[in-house]
Amino acid sequence: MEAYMEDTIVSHQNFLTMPGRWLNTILWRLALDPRALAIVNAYNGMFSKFYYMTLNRTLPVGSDAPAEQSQRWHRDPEDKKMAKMFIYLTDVDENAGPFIYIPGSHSEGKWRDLFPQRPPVGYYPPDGEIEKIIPPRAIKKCTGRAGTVVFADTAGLHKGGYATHKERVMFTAGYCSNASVLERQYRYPEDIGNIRARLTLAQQYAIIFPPHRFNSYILRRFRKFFKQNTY
Ligand SMILES: O=C(O)CCC(=O)C(=O)O
Ligand SMILES: [Fe+2]
Repeated sequence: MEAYMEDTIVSHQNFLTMPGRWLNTILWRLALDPRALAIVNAYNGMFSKFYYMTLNRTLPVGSDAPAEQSQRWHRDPEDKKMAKMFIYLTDVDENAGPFIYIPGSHSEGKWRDLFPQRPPVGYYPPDGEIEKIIPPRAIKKCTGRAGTVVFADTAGLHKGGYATHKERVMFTAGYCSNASVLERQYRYPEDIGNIRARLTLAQQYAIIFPPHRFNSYILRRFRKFFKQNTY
């Protein structure tokens, strides 16, 4: 696993993006595992697009550091209904920044209108606002041993990776509908043709993105329009 890690530390986190040459590795196969795709497709109610993967090492920062980026409550921007698969590669207890979710905050739940998402723009509610409304018992902390797999609709309110005393290593794969304007965020390997021939239909659908010429234009316009409301 160390071989996949780079030492560029972005603030407290060590983000690793996947260059194309790693697309056909074990990590890619995890994201396209037929069992994972079956869960995600059943949830989304359609064949889903696999648009994103990342391997993060989150370094412990102690208890006094301010929460930053995805360590703060937020809704992801990609789609109204979407799924992420998180795989813990280290044991994750309360001190290692578990993934934290508010059940019922997805688009069909009772908390759907709380700081609502406006795809393709997400929402970062002001710090402290969620705690005023949601009681601690309604918040799910996903602790688990290395190998634990968590599926979540991250259009719902979530945060994570606030590791206070213990490092966390986590693989993430993201899946959304064909309607999302966010583009595929990994590159194909050169032998994509051969690889594709061996894939199931659901896997092929997941990695093939039609060209969306207007996506970046639409995305820019929406981000500009909603800017004043997102923080
Ligand atoms: O690091 C975490 O546990 C949360 C990550 C997150 O917000 C995301 O992948 O959408
Ligand atoms: Fe997120």
